[in-house]
Amino acid sequence: MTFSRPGFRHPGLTANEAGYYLKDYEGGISTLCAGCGHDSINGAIIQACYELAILPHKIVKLSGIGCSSKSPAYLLNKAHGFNSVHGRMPSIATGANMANRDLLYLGISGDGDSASIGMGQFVHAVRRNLNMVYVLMNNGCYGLTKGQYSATADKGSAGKKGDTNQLESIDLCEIAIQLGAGFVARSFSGDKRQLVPLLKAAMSHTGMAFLDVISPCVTFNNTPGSTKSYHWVREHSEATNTFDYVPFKQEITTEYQDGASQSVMLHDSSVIRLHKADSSVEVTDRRKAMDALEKHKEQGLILTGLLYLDPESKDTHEVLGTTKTPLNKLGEEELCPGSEALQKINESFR
Ligand SMILES: Cc1ncc(C[n+]2csc(CCOP(=O)(O)OP(=O)(O)O)c2C)c(N)n1
Ligand code: SF4
Repeated sequence: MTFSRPGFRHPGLTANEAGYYLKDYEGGISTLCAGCGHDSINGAIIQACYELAILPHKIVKLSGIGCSSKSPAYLLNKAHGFNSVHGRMPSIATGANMANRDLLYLGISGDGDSASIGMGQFVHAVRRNLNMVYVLMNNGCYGLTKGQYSATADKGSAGKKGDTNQLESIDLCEIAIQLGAGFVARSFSGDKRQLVPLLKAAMSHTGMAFLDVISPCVTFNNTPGSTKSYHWVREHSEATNTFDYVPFKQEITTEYQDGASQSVMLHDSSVIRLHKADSSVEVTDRRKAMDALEKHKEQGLILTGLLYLDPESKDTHEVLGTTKTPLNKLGEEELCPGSEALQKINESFR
């Protein structure tokens, strides 16, 4: 059964610069469990797209399989969408991105979807620095298939059923930093104040913007012994920085606090303003970002916030020197330059 939202909109609500209301970024009514972290992340994505005044039809939402991968049904009804098979979202995103670079690609995946069956897909999308926002809804388990530990479950963490997890966990932020993603962040579904500006900055970044969002599964993995539970994350997280995202169109003012602030300009001239809580976290230094993640892990802490940013990063299109025009806008002449041109190319290889 499909539930749809009522068309009523409060007359006091305001449209964004593109003339759209928050409602225009919403999707169908969620069928996820009440309290599932994924719903909060979806709310934050809707809010970020509305605040950035992105034209809804310029967005492509993509996913794999899992409770998290059902999310595209619950947001951005006016966007393009493709719900792929388990773990295959990155290759669908790659193909679509290569065909049309004029759209914003928003991939939504789970830790099961990306860190197990889709691991090979994930690492290659990252190392190509594909221009997309990759949101990982990380609950440390396979929610849809009833809570088995996923590869991001921490060693010693305990879910609702069975023994504690005995295996080492995979940290997808560390892998993303190591393999060349230009924007890597970690957040928590219960922290909208941190998550919305991070999403807005990720959407303005050119290249792979990877966001690992800890998102408790209230049904199978929200126990006192689980390191992905609401209680644990609230008690054990530490933010790298507080974060402002200032779009290019707004006046950019800076507040320096005794060397504890940092402003970084993105490709589109918007600015990320960081007010550092911990001066050891130097977000534009890959090695320091990895060290900070490991250091916090050793102390049993989850480091959140912007972890790594390369404002100069080159996305796949730039590296390959692809045409600036989306393939569907190229005429026959450009797509099929004729036998003479082919002859020339062949000659050049003789
Ligand atoms: C090829 C294939 N193998 C296995 C499955 C079964 N399956 C469905 S969802 C899922 C894991 C989902 O976990 P995750 O991506 O973490 O999403 P969550 O439900 O926790 O949000 C699995 C193993 C499947 N659908 N397809
Ligand atoms: S089973 Fe877990 S992940 Fe799936 S909808 Fe319910 S709470 Fe969310």
